[in-house]
Amino acid sequence: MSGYDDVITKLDDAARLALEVPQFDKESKLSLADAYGIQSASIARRLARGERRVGVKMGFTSRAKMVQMGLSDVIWGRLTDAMYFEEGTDVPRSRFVHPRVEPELAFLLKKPLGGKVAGVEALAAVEAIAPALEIIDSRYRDFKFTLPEVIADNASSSGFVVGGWHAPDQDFSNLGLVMCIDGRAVQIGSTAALLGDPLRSLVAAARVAAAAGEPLQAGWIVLAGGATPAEWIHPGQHISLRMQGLGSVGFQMV
Ligand code: OOG
Ligand code: MG
Repeated sequence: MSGYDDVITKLDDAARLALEVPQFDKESKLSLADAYGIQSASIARRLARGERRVGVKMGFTSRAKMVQMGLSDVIWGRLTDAMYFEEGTDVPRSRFVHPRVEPELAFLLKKPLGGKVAGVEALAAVEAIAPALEIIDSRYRDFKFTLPEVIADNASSSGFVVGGWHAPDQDFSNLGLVMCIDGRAVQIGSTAALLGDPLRSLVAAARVAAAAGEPLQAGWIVLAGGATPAEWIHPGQHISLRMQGLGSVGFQMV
């Protein structure tokens, strides 16, 4: 991504050091291809520092998220092992600029998946599904961005916690969910909020990842997107998600 070295360095430093940066493309002039190029180049730097690629996250796959952030195109980002928090480990506030949390469904793949696939084909590649909490942390001041900007910033990826894995042998197209902060329900919803069926989010992930030359791999995790608006989180809080039929996942922010 020649010509964008400065932006790549700023975004990579911001993610690494939990610093906020000003918006650099308020008029949305950057092409989406260049925005994904910046994302790819900044992830390449993380991989060069020893991080390992572990999957893909989808964004704006629910109306709730589109409305909250004022954008209406599905986006995607790259997950690395450094973003993964084992359930039960404390999540330090110092790792983030201004973290938010949202309820998601996670897929674990047992086969590679890429290109234009049908839902049944995508389902056949799924080893397991689990409730997940995604911690998003836009590096932009005030969590405000345009579409190219959020794409360049790896779709605000910064952390995720995954609950117990379950075989994908139950209908997961419309599972009720409740996200709680300190035991108080703050968001309720359903996996049906994700493109009408979260499997469609996996199908979309297979398509965009392959188009980027990085087809989904066995062992990778795909986060299907926030099913409800995201909530701000603060040290001292316990965040949990209960999903119908799939149990709970939670973490403590310290
Ligand atoms: C962008 C990331 C969107 C989702 O699940 O919709 C996303 C953001 O809201 O900062 O992760
Ligand atoms: Mg998300």
